[in-house]
Amino acid sequence: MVVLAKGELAQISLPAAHPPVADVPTVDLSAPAGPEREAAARALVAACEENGFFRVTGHGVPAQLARAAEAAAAAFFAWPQEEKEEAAPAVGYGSKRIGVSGDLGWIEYLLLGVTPAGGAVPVTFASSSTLPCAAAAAVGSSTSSTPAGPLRGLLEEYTVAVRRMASAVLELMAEGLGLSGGGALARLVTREDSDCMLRVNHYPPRPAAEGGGGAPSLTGFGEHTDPQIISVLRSNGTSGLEIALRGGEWAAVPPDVDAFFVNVGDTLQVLTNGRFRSVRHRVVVNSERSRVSMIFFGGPPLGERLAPLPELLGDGGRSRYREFTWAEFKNSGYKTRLAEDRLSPFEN
Ligand code: GA4
Repeated sequence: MVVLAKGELAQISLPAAHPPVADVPTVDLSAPAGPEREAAARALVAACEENGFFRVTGHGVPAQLARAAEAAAAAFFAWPQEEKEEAAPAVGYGSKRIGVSGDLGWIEYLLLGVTPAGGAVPVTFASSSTLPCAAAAAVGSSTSSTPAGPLRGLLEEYTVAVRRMASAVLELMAEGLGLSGGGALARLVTREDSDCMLRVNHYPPRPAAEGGGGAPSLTGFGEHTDPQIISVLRSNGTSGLEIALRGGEWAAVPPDVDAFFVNVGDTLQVLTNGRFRSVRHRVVVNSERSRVSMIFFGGPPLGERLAPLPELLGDGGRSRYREFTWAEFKNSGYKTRLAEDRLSPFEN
């Protein structure tokens, strides 16, 4: 449940708008080596240059696993509020507050730091508390280093499969960009110390309008770009995701339960010296149905030095960004408001 005070509700209310439907390019990850794979790599690069957003098919993530992870998360969100709060330290549960700078949304979520081996560490600002028995059984013990239990176990299994796909996307991207380093780009998100996260967002149906009449739209997740390299999203069949096109106009992304959507993140914009666009996006809540999305954020190891790849600078090309570590960028970015441009302090 998301409980907002009246003033908070006013803060996240949006004027009714019906943005056009986005024409989202599709990249088939299963294209066989040869001309078809080359075409897929070209389509991927073009999509990253155009809006920084594309759909992935032929992704190899078992539909059953995605559905089971989503169903387990939905079952958790259906728990009584008090029990969810008690389980917060084990699963990184939060509601309405996004980050630490005062951003609010019509949302509740789980946020986990995830390691390549499949481990998951909850990201939570709440102090730890003892799990009630029911919660402990369902989410896995907060004290165990290899947490078991249906929800965390499924989310971990799901993350392993999605990370594999993210890595395959980055390999295809490297081919499309003609990078010589083999799987260097992909390795940034598959190393033992890669700093990746899994977020499960639940946007409850929009509340009915007081005194009848049309219910307002609400901000579910305010506009922002993702700080990492790439984000890989899956959602249920409820709409709400919108992306900002090159010119700044918003476009609605029709949900597709069989596919995944990939966002270019700020770090990939830096690595490509601005050739790829970190896509600004948001979630608007205007449905009578719940939206559940699961997003894998592929980030590099904390100590990784980031700067435009020399091969992408071109002859005499000027680097648009100064070198920084992921830890430095994360520390600075996590103090910002959601909608802020987090890259400008790193521009040359
Ligand atoms: C946006 C992408 C991911 O959801 C996230 C978010 C993070 C958070 O929820 O704590 C941030 C946001 C995100 C960017 C700016 C800061 C940090 C909230 C916020 C206001 C987990 C991430 O990595 O960056």
